[in-house]
Amino acid sequence: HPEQQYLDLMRHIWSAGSERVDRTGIGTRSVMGAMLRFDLADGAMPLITTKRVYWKTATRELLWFLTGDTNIRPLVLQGVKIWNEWPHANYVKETGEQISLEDFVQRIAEDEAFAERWGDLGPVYGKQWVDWPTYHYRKDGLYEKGPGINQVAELVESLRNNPGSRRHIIEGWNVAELDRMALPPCHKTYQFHVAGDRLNCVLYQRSCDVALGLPFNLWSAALLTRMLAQQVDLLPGELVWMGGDTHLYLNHAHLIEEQLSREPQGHPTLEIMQRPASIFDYRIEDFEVRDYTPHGPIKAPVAV
Ligand code: UFP
Repeated sequence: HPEQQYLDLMRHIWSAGSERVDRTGIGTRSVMGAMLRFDLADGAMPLITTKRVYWKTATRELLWFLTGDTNIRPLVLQGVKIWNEWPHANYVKETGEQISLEDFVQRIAEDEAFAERWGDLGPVYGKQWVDWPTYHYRKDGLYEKGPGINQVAELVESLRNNPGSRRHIIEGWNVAELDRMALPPCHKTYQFHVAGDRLNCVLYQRSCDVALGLPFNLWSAALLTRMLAQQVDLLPGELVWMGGDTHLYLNHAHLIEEQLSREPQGHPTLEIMQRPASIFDYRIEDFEVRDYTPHGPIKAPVAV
């Protein structure tokens, strides 16, 4: 079963990873450099079955990236909670107000001005993907802002018009803007590759929470590949995932031990119900997952 690779990686890190102190203070076991490969032919998706993965949440996040938005409000209004911890922690730090996460999120939903002030994550994925900032240097040495670059639109064009290119890249790691991002991109580089009538993808992820992050990241990378393939009239090929610092948090022991005791079950597939006019026009209703009969969910705290 293709998911065995994921479980093997998890087992390997848990038994042989080096223990390190990380930014969050929780501590991890970690290996440097890892690779997983998934064949996306015939609708197959790397959707983890040894626990329930909320693929609609990950899908909504991907669609939100493609809008270029970096404010959590549209996610909050759809019930997607995955980015809430960061603006909440920032708000508490900046204002000293001891507001609970739930109350903070409710205010984001109800109060648009509050959301505008406190709900933004800085120039994270969405901004870099569809509106990478440019600057024009003038003769007097000063510079002015140029038009943003839509990397995703340019990628679609290059896949169509220059399929043999080795430059089909979406890059999130804008060095000049890292300090303004709530979280510098983890899934930072996507590279695509046209082989005959198939579209392959390599995702390089600099930092990976294997228990909570990776199931989402695999789904989203495969989904993006499926959407792009559909838009440029190719078949889905292979997803190759590469991790840099690939880790398990020490407070995820219960999740890891439970999940490693389970067997993958079934082979979920994704059907895209229509072909929207562009890569920016997909909606959540366009995606249907079949044969997904996972084991139950396993809750664990996300490290902020
Ligand atoms: N992380 C992921 N995938 C993501 C995401 C975050 O695994 O898509 F946004 C995890 C990796 C790491 C933490 O545990 O979040 C980011 O921390 P740092 O920036 O210190 O690497």
